[in-house]
Amino acid sequence: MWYAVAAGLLACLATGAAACNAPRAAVVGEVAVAGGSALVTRAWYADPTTDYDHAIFGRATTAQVLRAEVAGADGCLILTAAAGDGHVFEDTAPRIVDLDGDGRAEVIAVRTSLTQGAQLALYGVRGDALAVLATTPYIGQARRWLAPVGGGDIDGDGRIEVAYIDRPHLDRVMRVWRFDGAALTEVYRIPGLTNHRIGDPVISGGFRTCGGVTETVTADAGWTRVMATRIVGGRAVMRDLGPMGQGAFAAALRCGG
Ligand SMILES: [Ca+2]
Ligand SMILES: [Ca+2]
Repeated sequence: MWYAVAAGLLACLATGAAACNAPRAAVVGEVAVAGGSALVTRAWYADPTTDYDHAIFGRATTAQVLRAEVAGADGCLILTAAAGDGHVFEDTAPRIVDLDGDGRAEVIAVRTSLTQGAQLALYGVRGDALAVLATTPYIGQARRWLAPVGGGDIDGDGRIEVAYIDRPHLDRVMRVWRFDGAALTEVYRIPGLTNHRIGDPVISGGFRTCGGVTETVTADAGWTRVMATRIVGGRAVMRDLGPMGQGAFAAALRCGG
């Protein structure tokens, strides 16, 4: 037994990777896995709390911390950022996207003030820390929320935008922002779309690129149709991909609609 433990410890020290293969404790929601390696390989929320009485996903818990697994020259590290006093993370899973093209992934999170509601927050690896890079303003009222669509080049100009639905059960407006490495600036606002129903454990849709065209996939405001949206010449172009139904979002994201 002694030998087995010692050997395991040596293997851990030799590779530096064992910590990242350890079970992830107290995960809230799902673990996001990066598509392309840009520093951050995985990200997730953890440390559940019942401090925020909203239950937008049908569960009583939100998360107190965001964690990112980082593959670097020294091996694998897990970095942690706390939501902070009076805040929680209110989301299904973080999204890992290089929004400003600098080769370092940003982590897109939904950070919620217990009194001012949700904001979109971007985190990035700076030194050995998972740091806040930029945030949108809070919605301004408790129990008001936003649901990320993700990151993609919605207007075809070669730069990546980040999109979310502002109050998906009330306002149903898609808001699109650009990150320049320092701040988030709103560039488009498209009404009449949503991606979540109260109590759903998932946020539906996302970005897709089909035939070289990048679009968002969401529902229409009435949750009856699946919609593709992009920006052409500064204006939103929306296409009806078909009726809502089981597997409809997944089919659309696979370019099946
Ligand atoms: Ca970046
Ligand atoms: Ca763009």
